[in-house]
Amino acid sequence: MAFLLASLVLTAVALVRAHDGHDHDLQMPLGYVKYPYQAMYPGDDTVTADSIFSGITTFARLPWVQCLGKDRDEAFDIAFIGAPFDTGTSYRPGARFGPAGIRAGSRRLTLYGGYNVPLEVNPFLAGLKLVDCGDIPVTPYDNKHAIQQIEDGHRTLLQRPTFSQLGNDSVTGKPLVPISKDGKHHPRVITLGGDHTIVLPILRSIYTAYGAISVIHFDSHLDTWKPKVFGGAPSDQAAINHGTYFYWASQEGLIKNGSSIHGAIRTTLSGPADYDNDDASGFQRIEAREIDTIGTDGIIKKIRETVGDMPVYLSIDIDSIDPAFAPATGTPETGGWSTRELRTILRGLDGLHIVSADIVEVAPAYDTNAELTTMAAADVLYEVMSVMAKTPLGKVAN
Ligand SMILES: [Mn+2]
Repeated sequence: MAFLLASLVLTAVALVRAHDGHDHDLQMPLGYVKYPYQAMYPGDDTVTADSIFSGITTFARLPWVQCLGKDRDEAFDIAFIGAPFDTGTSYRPGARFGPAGIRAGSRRLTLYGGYNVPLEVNPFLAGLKLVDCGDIPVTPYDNKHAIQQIEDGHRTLLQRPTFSQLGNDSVTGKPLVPISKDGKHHPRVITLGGDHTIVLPILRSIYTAYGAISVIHFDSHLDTWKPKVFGGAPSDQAAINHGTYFYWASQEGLIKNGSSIHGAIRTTLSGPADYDNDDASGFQRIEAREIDTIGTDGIIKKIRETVGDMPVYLSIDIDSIDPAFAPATGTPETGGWSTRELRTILRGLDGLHIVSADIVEVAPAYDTNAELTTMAAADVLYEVMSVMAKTPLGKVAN
């Protein structure tokens, strides 16, 4: 009995100690660990006691800001936002899970600190405020309503004031002025799709700030098809889908005619007239197979000659990459570029005025257990954000 009592007392003492002693500290975030309130990157003199595979997943472990909710007054320079919409897709559905999948594939981006060796920049430590705004609320029951929700959500972010000022030109030292049509300095929005239909409402949003825009579009498909060719258009709403949104964008005057370009094209066609229709929508074309003749340098040159220093919107269909490297997509096409080749081409866009961007058609249900596709999507966006971090959206006033 005396022994039992003694052990009960000992247990009670141990419990008290666990509640205010060292055991407690082992379970709780330590005072000097900034995460999850602030993203951390090795090399910035902070203690990385937190692991990259723990916690709630945001893109590249960026801070989650409820930009469309309670944090609507918080300024940023680059926002990641999901658009989980896939009811405009023609073959494999599932891109509504793209934003969640891409975030999971992005967890490792900052393991070593995020410094981009070939571009000589760390986009996470470049002085810009980067945030993950979560997802735009998108209904899966009504495409017309969903497309309006995406436009409203994107425009709300695009029209926010930026966190950072434009500053001065790195060469001349003269102050920079915005390149937008409305004269304002806008933040950049990187959208995680979603099927490719989301680009129509995004371009409607972009138009409010920049007017008709040049587009760089990486995809195995044209996406300028007339509704009667792609889907047959049994209704007005069915006529707007992931194969026709650029046709509608062109019809609405959202795309700057003649200064837009596709890369990685390799789809079959309804016939040669599809290319005539594509010309009429204002696009140049780079075929996927041109990588064997002109290489990545030749492709980069063609793109730069087409868009020049104009404001440009960048849209990346994950199916521009070969299904060997990125199988989890809505309409896969063999004969594509490797992840390495697309990343090289994206780095070649350094210096262009990319005002916003997206990656679309990532459908994680078709991925491998090794997360091939979502990793590729995240790494592709890492190149995009590196290019953005190096090039302010400004020009020297005349
Ligand atoms: Mn495509």
